[in-house]
Amino acid sequence: FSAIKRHAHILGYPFAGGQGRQGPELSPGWLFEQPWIQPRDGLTLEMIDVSNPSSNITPDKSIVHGHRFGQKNWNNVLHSCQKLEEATESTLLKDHFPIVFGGDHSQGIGSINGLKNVYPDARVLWVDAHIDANTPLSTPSGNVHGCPVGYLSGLFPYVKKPVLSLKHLIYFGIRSWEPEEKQLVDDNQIPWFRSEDCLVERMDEIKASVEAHMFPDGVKVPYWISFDIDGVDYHEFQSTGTPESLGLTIKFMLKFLEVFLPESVGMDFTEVNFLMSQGEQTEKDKETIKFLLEYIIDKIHQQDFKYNHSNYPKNQ
Ligand code: NNH
Ligand code: MN
Ligand code: MN
Ligand code: MN
Repeated sequence: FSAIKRHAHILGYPFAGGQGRQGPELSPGWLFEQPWIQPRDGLTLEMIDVSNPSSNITPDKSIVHGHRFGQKNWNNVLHSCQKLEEATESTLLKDHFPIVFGGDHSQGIGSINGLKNVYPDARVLWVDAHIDANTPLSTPSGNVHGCPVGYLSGLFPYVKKPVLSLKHLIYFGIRSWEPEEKQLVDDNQIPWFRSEDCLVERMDEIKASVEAHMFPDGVKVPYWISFDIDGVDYHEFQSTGTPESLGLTIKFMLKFLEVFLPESVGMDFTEVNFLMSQGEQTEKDKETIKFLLEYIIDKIHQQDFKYNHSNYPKNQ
């Protein structure tokens, strides 16, 4: 007898080329060695190969016609995201629940393309300190981890087919952005929940307003949760490349996951970087990751299966 209702499949994505620091690429390897994550009934692990022998040298950001233009490591990001897209798609086609454990947030380009191949109308809940909707023109850093929403929603000049409508996106915890990104959120009336409004006691209200926006005709489709750990407050979690204060609490995240995981088909878990903290803080942050992932896997195992992929048209 087993109470497992749904299989969780962790896709390790050891890629850090979407940002400038060392560290995010080590997190999946660390995770896969932990005794508490070993494969068992209802849980499997797969490491994505992100090596790219053909082209390691790609242009840095440059000035074109007086504009900053370009993003770092672009070929490598796309090459690795292509593999992640395929792995995410095949996980979803088995009706397993992918947890894409990065790696930096440029992985959203791969995972959400894979999602959209199977569930073209899926909605995205973006939990982050940042809007991540930069483009080659607006990125101040050239780091692609600040651009996945821009790419997915077709804002890059050369993207022919956007896969994510800005009507199907909601933000949680954002508090740091470039002016172009905030303009985009305002112009498109993308709902966003500030950290100070993300209180456990307000979860019913939050859920109702998410549903009113995402499903105006009342027909529910699945979510994808794209969780950047920097959405969490710096005082609660420091092992990430761009920590920000005034963020979400772990307590709220648990409630959020409890409410939205049963309506979701998969998630990203990104930007964990243990080189950003020291000593006891690192140990504390490792415990936090264990606690969050065990909670997530438990919720997936309890999840009633709702969204059979065969009910969906292929998006091609
Ligand atoms: N907005 C900045 C940029 O584009 C920072 C993005 N950093 C993130 N995003 N960690 O989650 O470079
Ligand atoms: Mn962020
Ligand atoms: Mn992010
Ligand atoms: Mn980030």
